[in-house]
Amino acid sequence: MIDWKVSESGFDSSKNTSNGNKYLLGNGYMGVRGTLDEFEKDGYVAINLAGIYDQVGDAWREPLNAPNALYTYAVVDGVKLDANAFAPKSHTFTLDYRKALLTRESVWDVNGVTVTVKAERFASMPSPHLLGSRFVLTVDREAKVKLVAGIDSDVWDINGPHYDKVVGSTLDNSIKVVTTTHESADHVCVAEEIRTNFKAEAGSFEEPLKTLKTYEFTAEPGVEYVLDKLAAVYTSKDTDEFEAEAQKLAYDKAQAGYEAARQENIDMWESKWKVSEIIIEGDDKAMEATNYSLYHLHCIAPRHADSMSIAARGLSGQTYKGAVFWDTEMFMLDFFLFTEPAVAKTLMKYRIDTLQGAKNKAAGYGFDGAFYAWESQEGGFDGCSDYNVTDVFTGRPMRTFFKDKQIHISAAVVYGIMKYVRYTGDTSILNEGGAETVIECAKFYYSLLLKKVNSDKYELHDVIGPDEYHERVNNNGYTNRMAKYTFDAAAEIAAGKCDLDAAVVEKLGKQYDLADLAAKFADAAEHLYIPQPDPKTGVIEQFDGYLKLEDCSVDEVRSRLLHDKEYWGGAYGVAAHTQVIKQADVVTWLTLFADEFDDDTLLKNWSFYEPRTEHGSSLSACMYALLACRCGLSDWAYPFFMKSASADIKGGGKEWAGLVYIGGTHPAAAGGAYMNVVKGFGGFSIKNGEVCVEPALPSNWTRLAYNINYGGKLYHIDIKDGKADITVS
Ligand code: IFM
Repeated sequence: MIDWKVSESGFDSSKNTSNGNKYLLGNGYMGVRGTLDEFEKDGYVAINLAGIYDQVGDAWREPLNAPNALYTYAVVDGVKLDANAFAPKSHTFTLDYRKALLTRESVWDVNGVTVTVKAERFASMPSPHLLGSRFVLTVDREAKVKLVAGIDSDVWDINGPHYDKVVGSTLDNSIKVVTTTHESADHVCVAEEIRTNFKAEAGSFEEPLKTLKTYEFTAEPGVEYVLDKLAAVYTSKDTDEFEAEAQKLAYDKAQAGYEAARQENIDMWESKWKVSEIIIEGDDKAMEATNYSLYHLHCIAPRHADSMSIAARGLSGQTYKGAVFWDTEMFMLDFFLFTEPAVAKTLMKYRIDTLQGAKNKAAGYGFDGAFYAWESQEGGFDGCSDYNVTDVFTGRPMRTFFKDKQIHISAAVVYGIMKYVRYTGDTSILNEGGAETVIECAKFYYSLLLKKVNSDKYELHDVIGPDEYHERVNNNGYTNRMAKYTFDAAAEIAAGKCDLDAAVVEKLGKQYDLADLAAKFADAAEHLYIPQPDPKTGVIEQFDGYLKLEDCSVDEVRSRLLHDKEYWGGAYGVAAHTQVIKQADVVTWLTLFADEFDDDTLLKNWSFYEPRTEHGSSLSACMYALLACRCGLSDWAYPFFMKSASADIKGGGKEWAGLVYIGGTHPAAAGGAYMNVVKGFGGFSIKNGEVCVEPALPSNWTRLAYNINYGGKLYHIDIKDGKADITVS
């Protein structure tokens, strides 16, 4: 059994970036990087806000980091206790991911006085605008202490600064900061209330961009001096009353007391774990890595909204521009669908509500329908730049075509919507814009179809598949199959085969010639070219001409690098002219549509592509694990599953694409690990409307238990000795 904690001893400032991710707190509204109370922006502190962005000049548009409400430090006998500048003699950092509480205990020797700082913090799940922290100081000899607590608006940004104006104020035990953003003059307000258990001489002061209160006193040995903060963050996008709301929430929660807010948070987390926890016996490492991955998914679930998605790096900072990728639909959706379908609906509503952005993008390229943003920000705006990678040799931006050519993104949206509808049976999402979204995505692919004069097949040319190292290829199998999926779904809707409200059918009928569309989409689905397994080898060619590329190993390609951060793809990348691929591509396709192939074909493709896959993306390993499970090879799947499940607990993932920093948490890998456990090893699926469990546990697992939310009931699935016991509540 596991203790639901990750922790480490000893302070090492070189871990500040990775620990920010590993010890992250979050509640969907905001993510709080796992840093220390006294850290400033050079310690990579961030309170990363969901769904609010800003752009400065030509730099990349990115999400805002709020002023740091948790900034607190102590000065003892004139010495500032900052672990980065003055090493503590002992230090422990612990995340209790069951309770979602982060604690630190640091001990300094200040000229013979032993000073202990114990602090904890949380980001409230029940009250998503709320943060809480408790800072406790003790000394072993009398000492002069100054506690400094307040809001640090000098935030860490990758492409900032984003605040043109910062106005701070203090009143008694209250502090408030209101900022104004550069691009669209949005406001972020952070208000906090401080409560102490001691009497002190209180003061306040401003440093550039810091609004602070001070508490000076003589500390007695053995006494615990406690400073609590309840802080609220609101933006002008949340409400026009953002200042009043922030002040009220902080005040009300402070009056009720730190303990009460702390407990409410623990209770809500516990209620989530009651449904989502995974029990694995015989393999504590797997149980820990899996639940820790789920912790991260819970931290970023947008429960506060009814139309919002999740960024590729969650709420761990501004990397990947805080943008939403196909990661959500193809990797994270299952976790929410199977444990908390309301969140799954929220995720898909975001896509429906950003349809106009996708239509604008398609029109911008001269296409019909909806071409979703590769890196989606507010309103479906594509944050993806034309130059997403920097050439390490010249320092010049490299033209990449992710935005223009990863057309499989629109199919991912359709896949997510239809999966939600088919799993939940809730067609309201189709009535609320989903049907139109599916039709528009199909129109997009329809406008891209090509047919050679002597062929009766449609083709899709000049695309990038999941394997981003090979750009601008023809007939990527994954893309074509997903486009066919889109045509099938849209044909069904246009032909009136989905259970839509009469008013919606009438509206769609006015908007489109539905009979014409149904016929066109059915024809496209039937005649779209889908690469087939080679009759001799069983291998499916990833795209036209792939098998003619140089066949060499991943290590061989790696040995050709002239610089460790060199980009492998693009026109001149070391992998581009070889069969080495970045991530699961054909294998992703076969995983999603495994029933269309025999096991021999699945296995042959797994065995062909795996040695050619760099797994340069954290999205890759879980697809190999799922397909191996599908072929009955749980022990082959296991290392790939562990790779996905350990992406954040172990760290060490890729942090650079060319010269661009891409570090952060890996929610797609977390979602992938969940799929591996529940669908792969746990064998869960829905067959003919019934929960079906066909388990195949790795050989070291003696028990696997998980819960599935299906049809409004909770299914408790307990697998032991190859048998699944299913109870329903
Ligand atoms: O969506 C992925 C993509 O498939 C590979 N590069 C990183 C993106 C964000 O995770």
